[in-house]
Amino acid sequence: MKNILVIGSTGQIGSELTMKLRGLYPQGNVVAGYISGAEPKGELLESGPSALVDITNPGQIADAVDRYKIDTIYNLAALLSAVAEVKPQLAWKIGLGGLFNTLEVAREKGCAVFTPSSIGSFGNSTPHTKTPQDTIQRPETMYGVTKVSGELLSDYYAKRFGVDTRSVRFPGLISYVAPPGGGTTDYAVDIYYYAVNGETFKCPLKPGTLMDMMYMPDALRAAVEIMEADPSRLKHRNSFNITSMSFDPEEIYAKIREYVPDFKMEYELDPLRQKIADSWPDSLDDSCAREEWGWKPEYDLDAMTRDMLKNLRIKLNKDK
Ligand code: AKB
Repeated sequence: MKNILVIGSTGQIGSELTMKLRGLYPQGNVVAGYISGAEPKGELLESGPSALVDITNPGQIADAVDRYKIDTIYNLAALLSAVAEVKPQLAWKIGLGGLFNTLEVAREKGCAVFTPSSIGSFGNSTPHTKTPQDTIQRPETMYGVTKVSGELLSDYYAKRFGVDTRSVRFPGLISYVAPPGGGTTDYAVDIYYYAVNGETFKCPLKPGTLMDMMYMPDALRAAVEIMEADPSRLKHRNSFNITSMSFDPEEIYAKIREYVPDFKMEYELDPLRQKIADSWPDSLDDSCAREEWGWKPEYDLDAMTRDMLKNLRIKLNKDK
């Protein structure tokens, strides 16, 4: 990777991934692609070039690729699961239409492409425990439909046209930097804000709802490592199961209470999010990622909780 375009650079993953890439590669070579109304600000704006790149506009993608001699595209444009269920047409337009535009530009101009998939690519008929790498994928959400279709389309472009497409299936991502944005797993981000602010958290999912999760530093590292992996070792491409931990609301609540003993949580269920969460795996088997490109998470629930609380206290001025 020499010249990188991040599409969706101001979003939940993009804002942190762009800065990570600028720390690893010459920062002037990492272009922050943004849409109008979500322009980069502060460090993201000042630390490197940015370009207006609406993924639904193939001409804008091609112009940025030509102008900055891009060889690698990180495509992070998507609506998250709960929002995608409310706006399914827009979710398809961005998730699949946008991916098609990106792959076509990549085919014409010889770029590698990373497009994250998700645990949302699985559904009720998928084995829920230790979900295998290659298994049934029949999701019933628009988010899931775009993710499975995106995996297939990316593999098609790799086999048919030789485009170097690679991807991981992200679990729920937890970070103190970007605020949560319409996902099903976002309760596991929100809960830390309530703990640090000393407020009672109303959990939208019921006890026993297990889902895979990952701390953002591990997710960013995975996105870089899969693109740097030796292609001769890759038997899979789109997409690899990866995970760091699996927990339900009771387990994360108990873990936070080890460090914030007064913290209180109640249940106020959100039927849409509960239905989506129930259709997703309880735990993934990520052995293929471990074998084929050396994936290994660094953060478990305890290490993540300590780091989240420490950094959120600083961010929210509660560190006295
Ligand atoms: C969501 O909850 O929509 C995302 C995901 C697991 O893909 N965080």
